[in-house]
Amino acid sequence: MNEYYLQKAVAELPRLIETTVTPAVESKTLFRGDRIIIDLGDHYVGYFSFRMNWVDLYVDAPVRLYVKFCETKRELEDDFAAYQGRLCASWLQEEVINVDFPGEYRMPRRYAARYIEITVKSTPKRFVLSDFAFRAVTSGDVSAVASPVIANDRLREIDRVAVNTLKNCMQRVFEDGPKRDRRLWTGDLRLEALANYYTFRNDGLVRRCLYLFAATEPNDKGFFPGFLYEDPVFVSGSWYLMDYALLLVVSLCDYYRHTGDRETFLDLYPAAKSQMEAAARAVDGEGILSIPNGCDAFIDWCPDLRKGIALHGVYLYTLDLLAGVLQELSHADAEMCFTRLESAKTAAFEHLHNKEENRFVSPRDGDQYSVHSAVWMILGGVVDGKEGVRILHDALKSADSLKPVTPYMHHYVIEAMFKLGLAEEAMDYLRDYWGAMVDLSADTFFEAFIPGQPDFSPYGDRMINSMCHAWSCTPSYFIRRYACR
Ligand code: RAM
Repeated sequence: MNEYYLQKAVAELPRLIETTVTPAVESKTLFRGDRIIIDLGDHYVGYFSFRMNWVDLYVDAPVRLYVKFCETKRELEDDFAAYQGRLCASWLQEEVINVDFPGEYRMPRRYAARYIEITVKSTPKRFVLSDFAFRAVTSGDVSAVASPVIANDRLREIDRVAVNTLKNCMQRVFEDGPKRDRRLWTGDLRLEALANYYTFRNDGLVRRCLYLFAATEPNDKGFFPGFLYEDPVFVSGSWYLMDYALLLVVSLCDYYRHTGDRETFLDLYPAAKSQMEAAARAVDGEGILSIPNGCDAFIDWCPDLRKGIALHGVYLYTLDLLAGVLQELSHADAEMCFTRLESAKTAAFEHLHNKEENRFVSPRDGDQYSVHSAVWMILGGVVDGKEGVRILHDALKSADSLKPVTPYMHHYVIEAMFKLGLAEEAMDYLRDYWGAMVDLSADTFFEAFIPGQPDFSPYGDRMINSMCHAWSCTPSYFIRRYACR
């Protein structure tokens, strides 16, 4: 662990802003088997409390309650006992609590919820629950968010939900999802930081997260882990995602571009450089970034996706951004970055592009055809102009290509459209995809979403999906950057 970087991160610990939400629920007289549902009116992250009191006779045994926290209305009907997913069931937000005495009861754990269901499991006597309160926490200061004129109603609504999503994921770090995982992931950080520059402007939080990653332990190939924990103790993650390691470098470049903070950039540059060196070592004889043992790539949760081409695209994209920033800073490494970029681009065209089909498919990825490969080759600058547009449209329209399943990957589809000058198409795409979540009454945007497949989950059971997920917040970035006055 790098103590210097860790101390820099510690110094940027944000203040959490607290707001107490008091739902409009009357006090309720309850007995065994009764069930009540509290609607907070919006999705929040925080701590729940209430008061318990007796009605006619003192309650002379503990009141046992089952309390379930739901991010969406649909979750209220889910039976958590039937959960069959591959992630640990303990992420499902449910508790059995025993209220021993009358008075205020504060639940100690943090939850992400709009709805709270309380079922009375056992009680000796009737009792009253009242004074329901939810102490919401976030490090996103809503008063700092500008309210630009967004002429289109649909986009305005999408922007509102996206800001809410980001707000609820902004805690001590940019969390990925406040219901599940609750940790800092590089890929999520990159997108949250982008949206943050156009909304909350909590640049100190971005700095803190960059320093936290720079403090992690690289694996034997030199890559930082894709995630970390920092509370109550700093723990370096154990999954080495090469695209995420590169996106750390991208995030640092974005940070410099949006803040002009040269000092922080240079302070963190050695960490970024170590990731570029690790990547350069993983480039094989054909000039393509390969995935060494002990490493992995994420790209998307699309089942069976082969990731080689897309990963190489992430490498090109990173080299391109970094070379630009280094050149602007007259840094000696700019030259080397440009050289690597050019040879990696030539190699991509040579080995990842199928000349007959004029597509990015390669035996290296089992000749698999995907939107992911096309998008990342475009973002990596391997094709552009009319050719890029054709390749993207073919991949999106083809019945044979694998399609994105997460808002994370859809973000990069839209980025590719903007890169190709397809601004209008990009905004339509955004409106259709994120708008479909708004049509499902989303208060916050979901971790994974395939329109028309409401039960899709990357984890084998929808109940574990996070319904307020950081990487889904980027409509605010696109809308505020490109569609506002
Ligand atoms: C999941 C989380 C997180 C993501 C990783 C790769 O566990 O959803 O957001 O970054 O996967």
